[in-house]
Amino acid sequence: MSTARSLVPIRPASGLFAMALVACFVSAQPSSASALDAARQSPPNFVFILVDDLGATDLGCTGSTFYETPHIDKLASQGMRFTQAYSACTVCSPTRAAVMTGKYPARLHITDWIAGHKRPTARLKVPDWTMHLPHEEVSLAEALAPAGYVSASIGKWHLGGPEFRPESQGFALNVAGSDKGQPPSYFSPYRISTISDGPAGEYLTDREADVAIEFVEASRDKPFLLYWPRHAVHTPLQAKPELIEKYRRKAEQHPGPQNNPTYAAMIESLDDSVGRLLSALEKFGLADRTVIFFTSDNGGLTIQKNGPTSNLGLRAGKGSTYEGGTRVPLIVRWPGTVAPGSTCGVPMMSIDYLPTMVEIAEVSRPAAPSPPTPLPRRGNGSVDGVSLVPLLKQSGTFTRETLYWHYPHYHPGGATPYGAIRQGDWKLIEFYENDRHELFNLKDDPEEKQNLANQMTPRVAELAAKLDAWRKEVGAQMPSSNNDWDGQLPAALIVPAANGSITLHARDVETHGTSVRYEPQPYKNTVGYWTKADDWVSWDFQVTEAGTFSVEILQGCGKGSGGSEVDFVVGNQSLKVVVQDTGGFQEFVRREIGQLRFEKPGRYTLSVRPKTKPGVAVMDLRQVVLTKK
Ligand SMILES: [Ca+2]
Repeated sequence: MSTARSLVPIRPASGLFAMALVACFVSAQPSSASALDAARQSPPNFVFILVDDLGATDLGCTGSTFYETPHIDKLASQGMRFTQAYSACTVCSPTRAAVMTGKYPARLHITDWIAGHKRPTARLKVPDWTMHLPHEEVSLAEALAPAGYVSASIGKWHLGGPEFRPESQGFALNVAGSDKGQPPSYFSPYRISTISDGPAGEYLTDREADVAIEFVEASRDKPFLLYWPRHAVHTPLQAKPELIEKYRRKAEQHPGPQNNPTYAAMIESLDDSVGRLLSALEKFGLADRTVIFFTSDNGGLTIQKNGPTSNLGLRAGKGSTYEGGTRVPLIVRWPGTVAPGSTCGVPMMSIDYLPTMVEIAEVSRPAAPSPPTPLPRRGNGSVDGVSLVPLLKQSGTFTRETLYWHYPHYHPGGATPYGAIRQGDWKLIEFYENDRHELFNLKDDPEEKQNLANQMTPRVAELAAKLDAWRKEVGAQMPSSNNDWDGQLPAALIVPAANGSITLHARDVETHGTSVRYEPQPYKNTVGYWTKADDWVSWDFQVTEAGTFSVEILQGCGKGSGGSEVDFVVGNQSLKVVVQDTGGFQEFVRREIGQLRFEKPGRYTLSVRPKTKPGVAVMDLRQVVLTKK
């Protein structure tokens, strides 16, 4: 990062923005010649493609030899590819908030995916963070509105409940945006209240392209912002059968580490949908006055065995503290300005889009005496991002010394509460649980294998001080010590209820192995990620009265993964269970699996041990209930 003086002015604070979005896009009118002329005089259109969970190396143009992305690769060949693009967070909602506002998630107090993980017995208690984008924040749509833009959000929103949808942030059109972090189904019926179901078998990624093309066509006479946050390629992994079959065959010749056929099929459909939009822009004569951004909201998901993906040379993935969690692809096509096929190695972050687009909208305007579009100053503090225009134009100077992350939460992807700073080639991670530091030189060690913190204490001190000062400046919320921390206590012994029944909850499980874990509430509340047949779990419990108990389980299992043989063992008694396919890991059914006899009161251990695992995972197990007969 250059340390020279910036040529990009940051404008002073200004008054409130007027919200002036009254356009309607549902009925396209034929364009008149004068309207087209007016459109040619106006600032360029923006298409912002935000893919969900797409890893930095999930594209052909970023190094994948398994996934096929010809349209996106072509887009890269026509624009600039950023080789060190970062998401503002290792998970979804905070990055989306940063894209919308140009502010750090820490400043907005939107620091985890909504509604986040709960880990009530962890070492630290997470702060009381904000689970929506406040109305007073100026969104991308509101920032561009004074320059005459009409805006649509088509796809996943995930920034709060019904009163915080895109319509509340200056978007005239919202299709499919809600508080949902993933689609219940990629095939119609979608079960998303903000998008109507299509014909049976319609695929959501295709439908999002249909709607986007309709919007573009209807808006061709005026500058528009198409915010296109895709549901793909987030779980559930669901794709067109013929594409899965194509990649299943390809995977046989492709030992990995990227070789999940369903994920590859989802990426191909994503690529097709991008290709369709690009063709539509050509057809409508809009391609040369539309600036396209293509990126992702966090790193690729690597948490499960056999995928969905691998971030190749980057360490870990979504939900981790490491580069795999926050490095994302970024392509910018700006015809006539960005050199085709160029790359840029300057680190950038999600916070930079808003100032970039605001500057592009302004500089591309005819030299009229209208007031410049000011950067938003409303809401909580000022914009943190820096305009990328000097990098895109390859002229002028881009100045920024440091980038920051703050994640005071826990995630199954590996993160414990942490902060991080990148300055030049250096990245320092601070782990809030124990104030431990890790220091990496990303130029020499892009895979973050060698922690240099103990060898370079002055550098650690310098970066830690900057990180601390930044947290104070943005008002970052910190986690606090947790009185309910169970870290140094023996596993709690589960005792019978007043009626003698014993409920073994997922949250109390003891796990044995490398993948299986407790996945917390509110959405999961289950023993999950049971992707290895060698992993097993157990509960210790108390029996206060001898007798025979019926055993009931609450299990779920994804389509096609049923049939695992699992033993529920207490002492020398064993109940054999064949896991039932329930159509989804979170689709739980109650099943009575047999009886256990306890000859005397005392402490017992129930172990749950798989013997086979024909599908991607053994099962999700929410509860085991022992009821005295
Ligand atoms: Ca995501």
